[in-house]
Order: sequence, then C-alpha cells, then structure tokens
Amino acid sequence: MGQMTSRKKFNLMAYFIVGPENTKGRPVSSIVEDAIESGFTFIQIRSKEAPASELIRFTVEAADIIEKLGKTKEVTLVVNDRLDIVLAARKQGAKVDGIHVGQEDIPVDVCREYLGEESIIGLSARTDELFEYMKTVDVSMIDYFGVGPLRETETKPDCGLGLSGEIITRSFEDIKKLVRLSPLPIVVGGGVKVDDIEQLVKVGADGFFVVSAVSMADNPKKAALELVDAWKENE
Ligand code: TZP
Ligand code: MG
Repeated sequence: MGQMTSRKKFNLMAYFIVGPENTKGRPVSSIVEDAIESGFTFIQIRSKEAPASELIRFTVEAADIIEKLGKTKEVTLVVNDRLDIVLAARKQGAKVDGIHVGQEDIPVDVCREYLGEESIIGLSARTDELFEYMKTVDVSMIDYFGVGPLRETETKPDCGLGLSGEIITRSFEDIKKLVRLSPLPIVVGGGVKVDDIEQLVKVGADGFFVVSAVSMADNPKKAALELVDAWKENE
C-alpha cells in the first residue's frame, strides 16, 4: 500500500554457498568465478572459521568478479550471518546485495534497518513445526526462505536438528507442500546433488543451494554447469 521502496530483483535458481573451509585449499574467489561463469545466479559467502578481515576480502573479491563478468543485475551476493561484514565490504565500495540469517542469528529487523529497503534478506526456515511456521511467519522484513536439509550433510552437520536431537530431512513431498504454503520464494539445499535437480524443479522450488557439489568437485566449473543445465533442462 503506497510503498515507495523497491527491493532489488533476485533469482534463486542456482545458489552457491562457499567459504575457505569448503574449497580443498583452493581460493574462494576462483571457485566463485567458476560458479558464476557456469550460470549460478546467487552467491553467499559463509565461513564459521575465517576472521573478519578474510571474510571482508572474500566478499569484496566476489563483488569484483560479478562486476568484471558484467553480471551485477543477474547475480546476487549475500553474506551469511555477518551484518558487520556486509557493512564493511560496502564501505570499501563493494556491491553487496544483502544477508542470509538463521533463526538464531541477528534479527531481521536489525538487518533491514542497517542494510536498507533495497537489500535482500534471506532467512533459513525453522526445522520444527515448519508447516505451521510457514503459514504464520511475519514476512514483511524478508525476501526468501532457505529450506533444508534434503539430506543429512557433513558440510553443516547440525542442519535440521529437531527439538529432540534428531536430524529432520525434507522429502520432495514436504517441499511441494511448502511451495504451496510459503508466502515467499524458497531455495532448497543440504546434500543436493545433480540427480536431485529434476525433482526439485518438479516440486516447484524456486532454486537449489549447494556447497560441496561445486566447491569440493575436482572441476568446480564443470560441476556447476551440470547443475545449472539440469535445472534448465527440466524447467
Ligand atoms: N545450510 C543448510 S544445509 C547447508 C547450509 C549452509 C550445507 C549444505 O552443504 P552441502 O555441501 O551442499 O550439503
Ligand atoms: Mg546462521
């Protein structure tokens, strides 16, 4: 109603999450470049180990790559959890589009206040009582949901941890239901491999997210291309 602000456009189709702990020692920036050249549409810098100075550098480098490849309109760049890193990278002139947070992280209204109305804010949808949550959550501050895990994953062993300590994975049937219920676009990940892509398209997900399927591959560029092609072939 009379909103004067406009959110940046974004495409969740092929969403790559990466940090230095995921690359088998290869530079984060070169794998980010591989993913983008292969058609990935969304990049998230995520590290639970790297110091702030490195996180800022990875973020600035990713923004530079997106610009160099002429894809500032097609590719969205966010940082996991760290509002401070987004602000610091922006201060260095990098085009960082926003942040991805979990339920336990810095609140989305604080992110929105500091990042501004145009920024993209993603939220990991909660594991317990997910269906009820999707129907009732206040989505006024956020732009998309991250949903998972499709399978248990070593990349984030606690992903999907339910209240009684068990890992709750999401079936394709669950995702189909969530797509119907969710007031926002959803990107699905956690253990996703190329063979899952066809079904993710079929159940109506807006995109898939991966870490290891690209970052741990012997040939990340080729692995990224296979994932993107699989999506496009089934769309
Ligand atoms: N958030 C939910 S699962 C996950 C993250 C960051 C890790 C997914 O990693 P992988 O290697 O694609 O299973
Ligand atoms: Mg988090």
